[in-house]
Amino acid sequence: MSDYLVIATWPFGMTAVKTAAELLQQGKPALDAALAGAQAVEDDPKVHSVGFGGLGNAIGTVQLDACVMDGQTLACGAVAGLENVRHPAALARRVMEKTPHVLLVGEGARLFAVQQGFPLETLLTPESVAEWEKARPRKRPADPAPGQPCSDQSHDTVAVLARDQKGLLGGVCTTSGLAHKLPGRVGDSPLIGHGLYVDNTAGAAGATGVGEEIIRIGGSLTIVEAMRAGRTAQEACELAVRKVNQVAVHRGMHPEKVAFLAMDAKGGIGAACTVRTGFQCAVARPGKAELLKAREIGVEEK
Ligand code: SD4
Repeated sequence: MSDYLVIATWPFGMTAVKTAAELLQQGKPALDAALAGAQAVEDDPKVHSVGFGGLGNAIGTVQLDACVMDGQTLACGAVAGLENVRHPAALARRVMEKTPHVLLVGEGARLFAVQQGFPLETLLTPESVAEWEKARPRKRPADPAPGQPCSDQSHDTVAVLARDQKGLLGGVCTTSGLAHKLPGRVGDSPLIGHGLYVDNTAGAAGATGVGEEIIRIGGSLTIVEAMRAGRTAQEACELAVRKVNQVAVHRGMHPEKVAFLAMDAKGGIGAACTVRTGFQCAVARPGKAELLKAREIGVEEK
């Protein structure tokens, strides 16, 4: 038997790790615990970037992205651009368990939700509409040039990585994505290998921040493969942030806000981010839950 461990993005990840830790303590599997933790954040209307109460896209519609992955079987499932379903991560798990596919999008994902008995509801709250309205660009911004990042910085995703008492790993990533994104835009969060990757034989990683930059470097898979090659979880996260920085510099831009967290197969953890991201992650182990500040890596660090 090993000690359980669970980590999640951002200070609101504390809700996720505490919920997950209770289940891990009872001997529940990593994926069940990570999903319950992520769902507790999806249900929290005060978190305007995940699930219920998430911020709308450019036309005020909430479109959610999520994925799940089981580190033992590499089974995974995802949904993207999903409307009117409060629990996208649970639906992603149904995609994993009930279909031969990995990713369902938009109307197809919503139809699948209905078929699976998920209620359809509005995800807007008076508070999220007011915040969307306040942050809404007054003039229509120019569309980002192809290949340029979307400049909206209001983002927060919950990625939860768990290791259960059998030492097995599971992970979940769920978000409403960048606020004011173009309708139909999909970020890294529902993409296996980008927003999340979990493999018992090497480790688990998750991402948050500007999804376009995370996708460009294949963030989470890069980290897991670096751990497989012998890096610690911390070194692997830093390597991925350096890669984000290098790509930005190469493209003549300042790096966007991007952060990674990771857990190796033995329970070592790591977190790193680009400058000014101010990333913190929540960590829970038996008898202890705390917030950790991630190491910020500047462009000068090679
Ligand atoms: C996205 N990565 O849709 C998500 C947003 C996010 O912290 O993580 N915000 O690009």
